[in-house]
Amino acid sequence: MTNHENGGTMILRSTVTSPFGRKARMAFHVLGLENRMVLQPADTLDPADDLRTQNPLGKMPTLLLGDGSVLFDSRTILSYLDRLAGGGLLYPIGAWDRALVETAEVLHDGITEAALLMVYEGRFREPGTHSRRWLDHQGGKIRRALDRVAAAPPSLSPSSGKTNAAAIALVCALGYLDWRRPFPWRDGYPELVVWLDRITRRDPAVAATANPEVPPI
Ligand SMILES: N[C@@H](CCC(=O)N[C@@H](CS)C(=O)NCC(=O)O)C(=O)O
Repeated sequence: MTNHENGGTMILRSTVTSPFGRKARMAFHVLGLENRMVLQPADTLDPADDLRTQNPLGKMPTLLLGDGSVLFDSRTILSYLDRLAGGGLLYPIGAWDRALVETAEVLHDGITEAALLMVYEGRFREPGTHSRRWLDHQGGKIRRALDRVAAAPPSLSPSSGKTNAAAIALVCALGYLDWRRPFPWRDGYPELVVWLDRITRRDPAVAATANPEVPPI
């Protein structure tokens, strides 16, 4: 029986290319819990993959605990891992400070969500039927979010000494934009290019979880 306050060894259902899965993989690394996690790839398009039984939404990341209990989505997993590691590391303890980090995490996740919807538009619809209006609608979310983030990127040295959930979500969002390229961001947001370079040099969790399909930029 798994003691949920201890977590035991956990199975993470995710590919190494999933941006939301990377959030969870990065959190394990940032918290020094990487040896407690076994990665088990999932195929979200395969109806026979038991991911759909584990998580009826069929989404990655999904975290399996030793007693058969299941946690999803990425925010729930980060929050659980933070408490498992003692708390106050990925999210501040104070109510207001925590709410601010969570809001920034949602904003950064929103970039990834909009980018995924743009990529899925190309993947799931026949060529010639892609909706320009829908793509522009999603692109607008990415542009407005990047404008907001570029004006005040997440702190590179939070008081906990750990890369926080907002920064993790931004690393994953920018990494996904670099991979699938639904929205060119590097020329328009030099502050974020610098931010990504700095956090990559500062925290080995960034390189350790990088998508192996993205060539170095
Ligand atoms: N809000 C979820 C989003 C997860 C998500 O959309 N994951 C993508 C892969 S990066 C997925 O599983 N897509 C397959 C699908 O939607 O069927 C989270 O934060 O975990």
